[in-house]
Amino acid sequence: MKFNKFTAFVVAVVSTVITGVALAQFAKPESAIKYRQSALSVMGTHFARIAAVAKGEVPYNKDDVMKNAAIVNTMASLPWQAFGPGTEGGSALPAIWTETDKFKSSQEKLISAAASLNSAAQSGDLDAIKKATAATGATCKGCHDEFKKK
Ligand code: ASC
Repeated sequence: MKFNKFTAFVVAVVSTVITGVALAQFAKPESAIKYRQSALSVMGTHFARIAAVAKGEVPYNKDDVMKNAAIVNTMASLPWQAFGPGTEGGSALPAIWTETDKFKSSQEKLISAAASLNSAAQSGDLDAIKKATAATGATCKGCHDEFKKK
């Protein structure tokens, strides 16, 4: 096979598209539910470690908060691909699939708050970390109040 620049380009585009599809799709609804619950659980675990510092329950260590905030920031964008059509179930309320704009806006609030928390963590300013932690926690709670079973 002749392997020229065009072939390389086609291979790159096809690989990118396949990766995108693989990220957006799950073999069965239970796989999507497991994925989103896992992503949210990892995010919650690392957010809780920062929240413990913000509450003064755990001594402040800049490096630890930075590591946890980086994980929260990465995880914040992941669960949402697993709420596709036909994946109702778990702790998800039906409103997720009927109030899609509102759900999307909730996701964006978290993603934005997690990015600010990540910046605050890097700044090393504990007061800024406390504020950003409260703001991030409020987006978690806001979304749970609207879209998560009690
Ligand atoms: C956590 C966690 C959540 C949020 C939420 C904030 O640590 O697991 O879901 O904080 O309780 O209000």
